[in-house]
Amino acid sequence: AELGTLVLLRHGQSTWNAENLFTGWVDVPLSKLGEQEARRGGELLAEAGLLPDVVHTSLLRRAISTANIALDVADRHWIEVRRDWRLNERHYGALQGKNKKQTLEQFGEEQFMLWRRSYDTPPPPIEPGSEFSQDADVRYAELGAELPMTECLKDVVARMLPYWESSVVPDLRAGRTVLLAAHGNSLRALVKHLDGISDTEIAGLNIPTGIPLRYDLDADLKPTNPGGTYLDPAAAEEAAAAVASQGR
Ligand code: DG2
Repeated sequence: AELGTLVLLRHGQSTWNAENLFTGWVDVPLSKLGEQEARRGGELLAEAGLLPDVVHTSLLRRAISTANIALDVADRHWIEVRRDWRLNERHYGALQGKNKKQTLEQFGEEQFMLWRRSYDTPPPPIEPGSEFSQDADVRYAELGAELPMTECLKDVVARMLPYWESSVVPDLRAGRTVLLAAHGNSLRALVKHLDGISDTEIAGLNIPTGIPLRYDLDADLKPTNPGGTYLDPAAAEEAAAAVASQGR
């Protein structure tokens, strides 16, 4: 049977993206621009006739609000919704709440990019009980000792894939159009898996905010359009370059 279509959507610009702060699991809202991007994302879905039957989101409001706004614009506000912490952004450890430009200046280009883009070097762990830690957050109570204190991309792949396999793949096998609203690094983790990108090559891949990315998958869940197809390719290219040069 034909697999359903997968549509990936990184949330629109958040207030902390706008302020150039490391965000991770800190639950910041969309900026005004981010809300606009989410509306544009919904228009692109409607124009392409890509109407989701089900939406999966992280537990963070920038992804949840983006999905709500985009689906509202596309007249699909009523579809089934599922949310899971496994789609959350990469936990940015002790960098959460820190300015990216200042961090670059303080630690230098190499360390900065190692923390942002290396596959297996996590930032220093966050101090439990500190301002931007999640240890008292009820939504993660079920995680217990599994609550991350920091994560590298490899850790995100490991905790994201079980959700992909158990919850998203069955929707695709049922022929449903799936919208997955998540984050820069949780989506990089999924794209790495789908496209079979190597641990080193993934460092160069950046995902822009608010532009739907369509994947057509074969029965083995391999993309028939490797790299996916952005619904606004020109805007995506420009925005991905801006993400890559953040902090400079
Ligand atoms: C950004 C990604 O996550 O930052 O946590 O700061 O997608 O939720 O805005 P998002 C963050 P970089 O890894 O691109 O620095």
